[in-house]
Amino acid sequence: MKKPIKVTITGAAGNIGYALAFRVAAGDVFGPDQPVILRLMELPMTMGPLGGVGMEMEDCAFPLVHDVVLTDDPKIGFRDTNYVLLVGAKPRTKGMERKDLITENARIFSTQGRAINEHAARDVRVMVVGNPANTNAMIAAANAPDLPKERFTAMARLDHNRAIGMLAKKTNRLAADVRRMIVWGNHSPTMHPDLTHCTVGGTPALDLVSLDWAIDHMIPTVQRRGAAVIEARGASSAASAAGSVVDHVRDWFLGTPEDDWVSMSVHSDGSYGITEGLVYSFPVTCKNGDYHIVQGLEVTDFGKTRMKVTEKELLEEREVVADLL
Ligand code: NAX
Repeated sequence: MKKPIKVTITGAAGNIGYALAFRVAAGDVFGPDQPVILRLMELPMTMGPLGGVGMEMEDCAFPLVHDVVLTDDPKIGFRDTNYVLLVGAKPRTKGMERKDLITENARIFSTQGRAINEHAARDVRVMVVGNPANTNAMIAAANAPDLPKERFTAMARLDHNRAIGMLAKKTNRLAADVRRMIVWGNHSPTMHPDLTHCTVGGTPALDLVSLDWAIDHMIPTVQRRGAAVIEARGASSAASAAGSVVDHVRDWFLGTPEDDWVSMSVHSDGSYGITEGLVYSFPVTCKNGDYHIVQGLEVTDFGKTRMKVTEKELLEEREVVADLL
């Protein structure tokens, strides 16, 4: 039997954490033959509900789960861990400015970055979900100087999957038929979903749908999908968000298919003219636990303009947290 992988999930009693922990335990992320040790982390005042998650985890009797640790202590939660899924964050409350949200969360992610640097396994890989996810990942990486910055990524996969779902529905095909979708930039309404290289069942997407549909309907719908789900459900995306975390980490761990790529927010190395050091969503391929930004793709003038808009927003966020970098 393989050696268990240690996986830490913060915010494990929250909406997304609750949906996610059970999928990791079931083998959906690391595969059906890979045992896991779960470290579920919460804030001190949420340890009660986390106890309930722990009971349910036990009640599932997952064959792959070798241990479940419930803790509010980063020293215990991050000790020797191989994968960290940073889901827990402070939610935006009524009257709170975006700038205040960034500042409040920046403190959490700088503290967690330092704790990961100190306690995690040296091969640790980190995925940030808590918003503002891209900037939080940049802060965590900056506060973990002993670990390569490339190991800190943020979730763009929900936006990527939303774009695939919408295109599949419009073309009356399966989501599995859609390849080479791209979402560029920040996880915010400035993100840029791009169909230029996308195919559906082998046919270029833009031969099947009009550019007007993409620009006037698909792009704004993907950009505002999170708000639409809240409006309809009275709660933010949870199952789809957890599913996208599963997809992101599974592909990072097990690799992407030969003929496809995925959107991941990763440390910018200057590819496509994007400022080095920002955490920006690019198309990537993954193999053997590493990812590579897909190079040399043609970008239209419209795409270049939109990629700059979302980059500018990330540069502004970086200004707000400059003292923590
Ligand atoms: P919830 O408020 O339901 O759960 C968050 C949980 O995190 C709470 O139980 C809270 O006690 C815990 N928590 C807060 N700070 C913590 C800390 N320092 N250490 C450990 N636990 C901590 O939010 P939920 O709906 O689960 O969303 C979680 C985060 O994901 C939010 O920031 C949300 O904005 C973000 N999202 C990001 C997405 C993305 O694509 N990047 C999409 C989905 C989601 O909106």
